[in-house]
Amino acid sequence: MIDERMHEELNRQIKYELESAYLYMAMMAWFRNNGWDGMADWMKAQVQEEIVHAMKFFDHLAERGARIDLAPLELKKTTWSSPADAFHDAHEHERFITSRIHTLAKLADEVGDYASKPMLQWFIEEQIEEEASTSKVAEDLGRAGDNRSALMMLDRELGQRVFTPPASAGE
Ligand code: OFO
Repeated sequence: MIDERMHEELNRQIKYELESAYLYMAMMAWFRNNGWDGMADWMKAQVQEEIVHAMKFFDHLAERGARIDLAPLELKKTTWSSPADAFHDAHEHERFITSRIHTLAKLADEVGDYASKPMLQWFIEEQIEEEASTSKVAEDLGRAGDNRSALMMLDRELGQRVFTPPASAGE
């Protein structure tokens, strides 16, 4: 039997992961509309990754026979002043998601939810990567500034990203 607070927070995390996907889809649209196709492709891979994250929480609840409740999604922003601005927001968003995962991990300890811990440990490690990748791109774009050819080179480079489904906890 899953603890009531844990159950609520795990359900809420499905919404947060889907909001990540929705935010990155908004960035993908903004990049596409502004001619940055490589960055749009980078975001497309990120959207797919976030859907996998949401599904991990969904499947975890389903496997434990717990009720799944979805909530309406929020999207706070759909436009950015520059590519660097968008990636800066992506990094800030990942920091928020990391804090959410840490809250879940603390709660799992508090209520003795050992069944959630391997999955949450997987997310703790995944978030290190999520923060590092968004921060690296934001820094590179910041360094390129208004230099159009440097930005175009970065756009080409970022467009090389290919979505690979993340491994499951313990794999
Ligand atoms: Fe789900 O890691 Fe990004 O938000």
